[in-house]
Amino acid sequence: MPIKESELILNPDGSLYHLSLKPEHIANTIILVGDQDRVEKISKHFDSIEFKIHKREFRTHTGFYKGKRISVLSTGIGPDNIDIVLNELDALVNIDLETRKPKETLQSLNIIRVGTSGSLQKDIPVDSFVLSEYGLDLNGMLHFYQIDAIKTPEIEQAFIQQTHWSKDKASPIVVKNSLWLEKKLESNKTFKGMTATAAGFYGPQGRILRLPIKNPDLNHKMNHFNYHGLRVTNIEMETSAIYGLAKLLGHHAVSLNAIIANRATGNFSRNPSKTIEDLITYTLNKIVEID
Ligand code: R1P
Ligand code: URA
Repeated sequence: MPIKESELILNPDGSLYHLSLKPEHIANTIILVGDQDRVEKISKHFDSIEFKIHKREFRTHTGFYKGKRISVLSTGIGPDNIDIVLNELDALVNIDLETRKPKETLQSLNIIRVGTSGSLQKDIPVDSFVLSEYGLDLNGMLHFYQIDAIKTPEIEQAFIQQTHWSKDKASPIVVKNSLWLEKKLESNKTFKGMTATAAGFYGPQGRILRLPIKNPDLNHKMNHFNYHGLRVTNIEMETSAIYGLAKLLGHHAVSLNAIIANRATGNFSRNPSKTIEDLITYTLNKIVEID
């Protein structure tokens, strides 16, 4: 049965509803960033740019860097946007948009997030890089999918016990990255561990401005979580959703974050733009080495 028009929405030109992309517009290697202004900060390094499009917070540039075809796409903020981006990217490669049916031969994209994040550990300082071995989903988006095959119950149970996770919040889901991409992107510059993905920037990440929050000691508990040496290194708003949907859809994903805040010490980077620029050049030079 073809997928109905209301479920797979196409624009009048045949492009995907939110991303405004057609299959020929994207490369197999895709860099995801939150901030739409970061797209240009990456594509300015390209030898050539063949395609640009922009709708809402979703900006895409596709071009070549040292001969490798790469797309850079901004997701905006949060796991809800990742639901849109991952489903539409997958539709571009794995659904025939003419017949509206899934293709028989599926394609795996290489998806690399270049984001910003807050460290939860004193020894992971501002201006460092974290590569997420696992995404720790604290926001609940993935619970709408059938996720049994991608969960990591032992780590989830340990996290629930050690943090006294309350039942009134969506239960945490732990999803592994693509180990193959991790090996391509890691170096002695990357801290590694589990990245918590929150549903918001303030209360959901333990920030108190004027509103009291339910669990003011959650960051402290996450800071002390330890599962056979695996720590919660940092917190942001996209990684676990990318890992979960990429894994369910058959894509490879890894997330790199520039640490711009340290929540354990209260420090903020003096020059976040430089740290992000350093992570961009680091990532691009690692990507060109991928076959
Ligand atoms: C919050 O300021 C935003 O910054 C982080 C968070 O995940 C969230 O999207 O990532 P980006 O800098 O990639 O947007
Ligand atoms: N992005 C986040 O989501 N949290 C931080 O603390 C910093 C960047």
